[in-house]
Amino acid sequence: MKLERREVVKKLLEKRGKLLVVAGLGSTAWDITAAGDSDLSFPTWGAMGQAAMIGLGLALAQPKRRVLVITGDGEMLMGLGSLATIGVQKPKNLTVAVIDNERYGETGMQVTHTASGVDLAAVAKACGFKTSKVVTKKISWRKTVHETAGPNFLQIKVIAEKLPLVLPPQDGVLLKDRFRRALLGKG
Ligand SMILES: Cc1ncc(C[n+]2csc(CCOP(=O)(O)OP(=O)(O)O)c2C)c(N)n1
Repeated sequence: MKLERREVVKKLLEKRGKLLVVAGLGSTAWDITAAGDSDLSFPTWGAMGQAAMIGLGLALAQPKRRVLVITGDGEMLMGLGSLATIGVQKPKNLTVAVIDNERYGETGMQVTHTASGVDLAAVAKACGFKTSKVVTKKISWRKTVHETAGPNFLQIKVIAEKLPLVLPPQDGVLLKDRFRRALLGKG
């Protein structure tokens, strides 16, 4: 079974509290914005392949906060080595959720390698993630994101669908400053 991405992301962000959220470029940035923009969200504009590494940096710098990276399978495939670094660093407070539509949605729905069976969850497990699974039905999203000791990896199979764009602010400095202010209380 494949899930609906906007519904999944809404669930992942439900009652988010002080959760720190990083999104990959394109569709996952639109997804987190559709669920409700927040100063504690850091959607990337570009930087393809970097979302999990930004999440790792945050998780290490803020060990008392939970960190959630929501990104696409294409974005994750581009930064595959980051899974090895996370596996070595083992931040307990980090979850990486890949919204896997098996497509490069933003650039015309070209198929990615996950459509040919590349198992990102198995890669994460082999790299040393504490928990890792392919998700094809609803799970206790909240528990994984807020409670389960990580690093956690979710490869969430979703329907390949083109949805209306819901854009976050487009100014990178503004996004960085508002996140920093909300987290540290200074600009
Ligand atoms: C280095 C780099 N290469 C390519 C692109 C073009 N690009 C932007 S979004 C995207 C597809 C992202 O696909 P995925 O992460 O699977 O997200 P989806 O939209 O399918 O959810 C690509 C190829 C880019 N922005 N940067």
